[in-house]
Amino acid sequence: KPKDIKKVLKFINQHRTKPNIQYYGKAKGKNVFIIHLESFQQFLINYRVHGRLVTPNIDKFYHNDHTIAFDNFYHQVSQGKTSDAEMMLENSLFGLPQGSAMVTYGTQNTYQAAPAFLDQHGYSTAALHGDVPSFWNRDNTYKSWGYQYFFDSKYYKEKPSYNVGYGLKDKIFFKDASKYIQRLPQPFYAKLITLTNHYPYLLDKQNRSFPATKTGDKTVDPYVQTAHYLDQAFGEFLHYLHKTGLDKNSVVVAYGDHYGISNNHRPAIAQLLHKSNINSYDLAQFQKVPFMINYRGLQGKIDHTYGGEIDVLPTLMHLLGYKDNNTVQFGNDLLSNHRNQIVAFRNGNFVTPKFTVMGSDVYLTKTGKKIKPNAQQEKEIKADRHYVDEELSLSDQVIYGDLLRFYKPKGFKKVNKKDYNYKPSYG
Ligand code: GP9
Ligand code: MN
Repeated sequence: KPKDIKKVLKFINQHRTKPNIQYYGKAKGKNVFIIHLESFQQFLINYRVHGRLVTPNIDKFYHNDHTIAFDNFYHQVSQGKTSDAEMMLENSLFGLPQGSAMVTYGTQNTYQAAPAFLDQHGYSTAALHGDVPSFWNRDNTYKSWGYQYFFDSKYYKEKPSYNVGYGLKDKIFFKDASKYIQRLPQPFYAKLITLTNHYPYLLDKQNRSFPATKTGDKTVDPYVQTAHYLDQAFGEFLHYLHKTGLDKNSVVVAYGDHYGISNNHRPAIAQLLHKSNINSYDLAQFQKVPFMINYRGLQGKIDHTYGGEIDVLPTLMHLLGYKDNNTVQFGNDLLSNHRNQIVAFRNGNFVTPKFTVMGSDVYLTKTGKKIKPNAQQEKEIKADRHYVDEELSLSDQVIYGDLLRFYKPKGFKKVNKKDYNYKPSYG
């Protein structure tokens, strides 16, 4: 068993990417905000309903002079949804093919996660979320990941009208969260997980300031309404960062965790995308989510590299100036110049700049044209598939076998879960 980690390290060492000197360490010492935009898909960017932008604040942030936004960035979650996204973002490990790794392996396993690492480099760390702490087993998993603080639903003002769907409404959440953020010693790493833009997209009347779409699919139509509300909440939070000057010394990372509209709604998706029908290529494209990095001094652009949630942590670590030569992370730095750009979906399908492979269907990624691969293409696809299968299976082995307990990277102190207590009386 202990030797299984060797196989993993061999694979990872083969695929480690060198940082891009243009970005390496350029955000050193800054605070980090991870803003989790619930169920937020890339198609919403610049999307209009009856001529009106659904998410004007996020659009503006996407195009901001100091934002690098990735337009070929995919969610890679499976059944673990939000929890899979969290696992990838903070560990660069995939969620599992079934269930949620945070639920099944969050409590017992050893992790070398972002919060623990940053804590050991002088950061204070906090997760903030307006749902009960047990959801997705966060209260236990966050200890394994080394979060110093977890400000769950108990920490915010309670009134029945403040909640909708899974918990606290995003505007109230961001506003209330600010009082905890204010008290975090700097530099800090703070993750804020939003909620309101979650299926079935419920919203109270006074917050409904955007018309639902009219596809006739009841589970799809209110999506833009809660997305609009999330956008307003996000806008208010950016305003707060500006007012307090926190925007001057903070990196703001914002991302959509996964689709809001599942593949079961093809006719509605077709209408939303103004297409007559939807094939598996369109569905692959539909799994894009925004990924944006913003800080003062960053020269903004739309970056077309192909990547996904697994790549976030290596990207962030390089920006913060931490050399990655001994971590167990399956992603690679999105800002690096020599990436393989193979994006694995959790079911083994994948997208590269050349090919989109969905089951037995192969498309050219640039045009969406369906092809019957020639011998040369077949060879490339086979190699891509091999990489995808290997990274998914090795990542699973790390989690199933709790392999990080056998690995002691230099400069990283093992997390002791007993050091953490998230009860409000300790807060
Ligand atoms: C619950 C929230 C929803 O706290 O994060 O998770 P999801 O259903 O999107 O996985
Ligand atoms: Mn989610």
